[in-house]
Amino acid sequence: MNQQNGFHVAVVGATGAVGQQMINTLVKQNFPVSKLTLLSSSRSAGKKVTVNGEEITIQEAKPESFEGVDIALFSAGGSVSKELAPEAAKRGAIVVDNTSAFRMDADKPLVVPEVNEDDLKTHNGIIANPNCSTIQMVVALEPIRKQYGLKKVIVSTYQAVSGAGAAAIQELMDETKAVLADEAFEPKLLPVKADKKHYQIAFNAIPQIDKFQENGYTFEEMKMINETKKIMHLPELQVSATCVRLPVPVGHSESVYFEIEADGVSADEIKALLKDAPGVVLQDDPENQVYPMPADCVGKNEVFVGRIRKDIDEARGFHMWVVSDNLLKGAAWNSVQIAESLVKLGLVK
Ligand code: L14
Repeated sequence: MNQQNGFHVAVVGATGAVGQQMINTLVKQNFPVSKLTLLSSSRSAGKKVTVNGEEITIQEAKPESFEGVDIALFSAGGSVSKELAPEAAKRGAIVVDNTSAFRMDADKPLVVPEVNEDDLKTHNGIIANPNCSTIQMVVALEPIRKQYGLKKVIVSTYQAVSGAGAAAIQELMDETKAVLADEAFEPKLLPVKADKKHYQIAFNAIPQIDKFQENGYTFEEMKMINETKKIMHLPELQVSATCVRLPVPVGHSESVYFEIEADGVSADEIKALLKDAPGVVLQDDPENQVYPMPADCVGKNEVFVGRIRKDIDEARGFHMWVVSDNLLKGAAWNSVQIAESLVKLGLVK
């Protein structure tokens, strides 16, 4: 912080699970920050946070809060973004928004730097950060698309509770303790706080993330489907998704089936490709039981890929297992990485 020649950065939603990781990531990446403004709802305003030894008081986010801000990282829910992101942009800030508010807007880039960094050049003040499950999947798929073409993707996710916020981690912990102690408890948050029913996540698996749409898919599943096509510039790509919540605190896992366009490609060739791919760590050695797991990826920026193998029947079909820290590459790190790209491309101020 306080770096000369740095940027005035605001974090909106500073007390949330993602907001805290945004602050940590700015520090960890040594992002050039001249001033850090921490914003939140009125509920959390007044709280103090120590960043790099400096105490910062969180302020209530208002339109005027963005005067003089260069880069604003938003992660305080879609309604806050809809209201305040345009206000921030109007005042000259570049917004990186980690909600689903603007992701499918045609005039707003939806960016994963390893995949479509150049889309940042068309920004009009607001850049959308994709859904966590989408990000880690496209990082693994992009090198494959580039080399062999991509026709079809079918993904099933195994998602951590932290995607639903810090309170959901607490719900998992409280339920787990209650089950072990044979005590009564009442699920209040998962699968979706605003939905009618709530279910136990401890020792369970819930096939619902976000609300259902009329077509039988959840919003989370449709986000993966639509965002993947937009980020990869593949409107014709066939994508389907099933999103499932697991009793894991941090780290999303995905079983990804994909079909390429090229003939005669081996699993070893796919492995070789991913070994050198940006943002990817290959962990694929079945003989020695090496494969990615969420507990190992916590706190790391990369996307971990393993279990790469050919489909038994489909000559152009493959399976892989993709794991990443949903709060980092899935959210905070991808947002800060976008900010780094903006600086690199000379797009800030
Ligand atoms: O679209 O509950 O950015 O795990 C990502 C986390 C939606 C909810 C998004 C969760 C959110 C999701």
